[in-house]
Amino acid sequence: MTSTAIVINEEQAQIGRSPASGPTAAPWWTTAVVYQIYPRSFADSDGDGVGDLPGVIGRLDYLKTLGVDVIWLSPVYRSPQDDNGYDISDYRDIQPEFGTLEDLDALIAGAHERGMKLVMDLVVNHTSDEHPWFIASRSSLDDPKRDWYWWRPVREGFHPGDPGGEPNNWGAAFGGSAWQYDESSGEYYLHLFSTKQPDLNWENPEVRAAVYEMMRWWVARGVDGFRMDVINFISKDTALPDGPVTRGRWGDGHPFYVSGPRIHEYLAEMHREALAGRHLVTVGEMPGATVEQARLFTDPIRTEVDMVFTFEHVSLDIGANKWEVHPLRLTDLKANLASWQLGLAQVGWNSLCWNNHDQPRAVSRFGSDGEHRVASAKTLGTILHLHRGTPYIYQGEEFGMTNAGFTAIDQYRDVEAIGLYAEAGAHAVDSAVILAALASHARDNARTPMQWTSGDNAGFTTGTPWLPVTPNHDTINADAAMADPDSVFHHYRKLIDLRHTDRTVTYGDYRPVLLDHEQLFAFTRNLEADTLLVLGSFTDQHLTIELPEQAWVDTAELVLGSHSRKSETPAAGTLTLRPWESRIYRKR
Ligand code: TEU
Repeated sequence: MTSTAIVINEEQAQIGRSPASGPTAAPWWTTAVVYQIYPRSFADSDGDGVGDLPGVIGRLDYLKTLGVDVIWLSPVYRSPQDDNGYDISDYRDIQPEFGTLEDLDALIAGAHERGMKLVMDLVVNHTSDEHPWFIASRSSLDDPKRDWYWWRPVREGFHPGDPGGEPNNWGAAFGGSAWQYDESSGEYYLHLFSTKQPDLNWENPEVRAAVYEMMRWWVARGVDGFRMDVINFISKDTALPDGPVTRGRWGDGHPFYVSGPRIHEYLAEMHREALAGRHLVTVGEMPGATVEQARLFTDPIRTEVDMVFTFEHVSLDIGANKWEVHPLRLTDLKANLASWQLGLAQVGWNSLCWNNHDQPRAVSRFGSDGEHRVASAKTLGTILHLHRGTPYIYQGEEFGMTNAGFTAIDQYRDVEAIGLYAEAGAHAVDSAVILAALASHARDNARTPMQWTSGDNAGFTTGTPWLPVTPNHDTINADAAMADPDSVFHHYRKLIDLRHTDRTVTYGDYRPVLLDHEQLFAFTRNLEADTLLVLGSFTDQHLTIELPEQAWVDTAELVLGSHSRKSETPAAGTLTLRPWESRIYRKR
């Protein structure tokens, strides 16, 4: 570690400046690569068909070989599993099918022994309806916890429980109204997600205090940070106004709860009460957040969160409804990522991710998952990991796992897929249309079991997997990728290594190149006198390009390429990339 600080921006320099010694080093997570584990689908140690914590512990050496620094664990808390753990009924215990608190302690210790950190998912926009807080809240109108959730009476002029009687017109993320009528108390409660995920009322200081206390409990247990689920939804406009109706029955409540009136106050308070002064990392999952908002959320001087997950680049190929899918234009993708790179260049910090447990597989969505699967998976990795920010790898991405290939609704398990299918049916959308949209975009695409081997159930379980294993595990699996020096896996290892060792990769300025090109993703990174040029072909054809940088590319050092053998010598002044080829050049 050098003492010459990497100064991310002016204000950070001011924060980091100690009177005698000048600027201190940038935060540790600026050189980190994060690996997301979806525990249900990662590794099953006891044959019940569901992944578990001992299964994760058994794969820590695999993660160490890959070289990642941080593990983000999707929720393992006690939960009825209506939304696979994003519906929590006890924040301080582990769901028995995943293991015990002792297993979690062992996982933290095992990660730490290997020099890795562990980040927990923090789901506090809502709880499960089976959480004791909600059970108390719904028990009577004057229970002390009544106000911990959003309860409202029936809309004037309606009978409780009748259609139209909902307190406002908001639709829920998984279909239907965002309000559920509770017969015993005669009121409705708000749930932005499933009916089993009632929203907590953050206006109530007791709710906030209870959340912060719980966070401190986990920090004391040794966790190294939090990924905060839909954290920009926690502050709502307390008038809860009707939202605009663009189509169908339900209105859009987003304007009244995305980055709501008190969001910055709550995040700063959370930081003060639960995070400050500790060596942690935080990432806020923020659907609907703009670059301008993200700059505020991640400006270090405001002490809110370290980075946010944006949804903009994963919304470019879908319409107002998730079944309205259309092809992605590379120019749109490049323009969007560039706007985040440039928008957070002076203040704040980006997270970098192609996919997670809610999104289709990157190689199937942004790449080409047939003949050019390996090349396109490597190139996607290269493009993402050469951006400025903290890269996230979703389990299986590191050897190019693909979408599930489901063709019938009964193959899906996800509450969202099932809800969307019903909702589309209610809109008289042809079932072939919705099945095609689910095949390309459903969340279960990312949730099929991790493909460890070519053997039975891909080595994931000795029992019956909770979601079918993808048949292509006979060729696409971790074992095969580790054995092949030209694999996606070994390419990812090199990318992770660059993040750790190359200061230009980590801190260099980002400049887009040929933004209007429909098939080429290109940009430079620059730090002091050092310049990198990153080129990625996004086509199944050979691609000949003329670069403004061509003059120096001819004599440049090839830092890393997707293809091991040299291609044919191109005509003077041009450069030819093979299908989905990528190269990183360093100017000499
Ligand atoms: O997802 C937040 C979110 O906005 C989702 O609705 C996401 O946009 C959708 O899944 C994309 O199709 C988080 C979690 O990551 C997700 O798994 C949970 O279901 C959701 O919050 C509720 O906790």
